[in-house]
Amino acid sequence: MTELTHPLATVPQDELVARAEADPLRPRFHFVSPAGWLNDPNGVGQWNGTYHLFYQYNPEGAFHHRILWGHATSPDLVNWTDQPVALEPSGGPDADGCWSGVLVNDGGTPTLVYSGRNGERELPCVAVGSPDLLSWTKAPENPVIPAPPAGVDITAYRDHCVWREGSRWRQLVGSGIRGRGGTAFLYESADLRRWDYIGPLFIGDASSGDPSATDWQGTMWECVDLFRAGAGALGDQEPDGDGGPDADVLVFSAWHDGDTRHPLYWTGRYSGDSYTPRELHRLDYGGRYFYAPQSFADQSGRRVMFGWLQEGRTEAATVEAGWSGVMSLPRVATPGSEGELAFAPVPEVELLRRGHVRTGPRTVGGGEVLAGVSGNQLDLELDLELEPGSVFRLGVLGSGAENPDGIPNPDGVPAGAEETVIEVGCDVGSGGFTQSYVLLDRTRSSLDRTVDAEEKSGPVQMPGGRLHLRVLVDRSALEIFANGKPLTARAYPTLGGETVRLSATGTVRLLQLDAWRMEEVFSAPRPLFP
Ligand code: DQQ
Repeated sequence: MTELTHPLATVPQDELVARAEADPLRPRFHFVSPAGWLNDPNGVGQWNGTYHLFYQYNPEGAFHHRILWGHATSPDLVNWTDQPVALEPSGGPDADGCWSGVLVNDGGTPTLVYSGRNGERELPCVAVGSPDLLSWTKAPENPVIPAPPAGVDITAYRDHCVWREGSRWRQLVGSGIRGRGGTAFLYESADLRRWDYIGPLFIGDASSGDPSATDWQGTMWECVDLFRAGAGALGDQEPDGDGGPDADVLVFSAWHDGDTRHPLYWTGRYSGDSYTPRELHRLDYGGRYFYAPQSFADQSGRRVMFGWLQEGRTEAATVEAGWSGVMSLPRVATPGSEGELAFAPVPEVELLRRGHVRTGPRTVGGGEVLAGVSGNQLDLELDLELEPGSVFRLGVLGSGAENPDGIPNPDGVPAGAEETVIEVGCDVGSGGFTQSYVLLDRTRSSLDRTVDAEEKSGPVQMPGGRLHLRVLVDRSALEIFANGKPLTARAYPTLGGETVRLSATGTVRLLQLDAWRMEEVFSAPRPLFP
């Protein structure tokens, strides 16, 4: 083990795992690091049938510093086996960290392209894997691109999207042009080692929109991810069936001056050396709670995406807990009806379901505790029909809700003192048109007033008032899908509440509700260095 070097390394390394394991707020069926810090998903992919998840990892403590690449493998995207650390800083271009990157198949040789950090700057590096992807050798040519494009005043320069097009490799590096906006620089190579600069694929406009808005483009684009949605591959000029002006998706995480804002994506068309954007979309209504997503096409052709659920408690509380960061459940992205993407957790998540309860159809009343369903590891699926003007609320992680009238529990805690509320509404706007939305109300999520309780919300199409709502609760991690629109966030209840409550204003029909407890995926403490 390395010596404690960082001022935030206040928890002895040999105590981190025990601290993390003891935390009741640590998710049990999402992937988390053995302890210490986890951020971006990296090198996501499937190799000879096995899924690989690499991730930004600091086993020294629950803070971002001197980042390594952690690694885990899975036969099914939900049960994970820890593997040895894949990359760690060594002298030279990655002396201060192995930042985000991707896995590609170089004619049968597993190859990582990542950002080596040295001092305050990052440059593209390459590492070559053994056939089992368990040991990695850094390329002697590193950094494979010696400097950002000359003569461009950039805000930052890092993270990679690499794909094969014909007989050449193409690469995007995330960046931003000062005074203009975020961008992705396009390069080309025959061997992943020598790269020719082509130019910016497309430059965003940081002056457009309100910098505090949930769809502000930021001044730098982290973790750019370009892919063809649906059938076909990037660069296909005649996409089979699903092509068109919206066929190519450019995902990025909007960043500004050290601030990780939110993931966004353009739909548009990649052709030749440029990208013609059509529309900008929010990727997840939870914003920074689904940050730095990365996706891959698996062997069945699905577009599978992971994202990083950041913490919502203070840095001090996080460090004290001994762990930080949750990997989202893998989600499948499919082209939606309006050219935007629809998301759903991969069906393999259902492998973890236990104890099925079904209820409905019936009308939802003013407030009821859901009988037979409680817990802090849950998968809930609801089909609803909302009359215009009605609102449906699903309360989870509730404490004391067995006394909904507010009578204190025997321990003196007011009833319903904590509850995290997912609200969906079918509003009638001016002119009579309906504006439907999903909203996460965390004002009563936690008695701990130091945790983030900001409201999260976004629009949802609800044709005919119909809504399919999927809610995954994993202690402090929440993933919500409302007709394919994701809202991911964190909640930090202090009372250990497990109650689920339904309520409605106006007329809401619960057509069907299915609920399951979710099995944990790690049954024993895991070593920091597997
Ligand atoms: N995290 C990585 C960077 C990336 C950022 C460093 C996004 O490569 O830009 O850990 O969260």
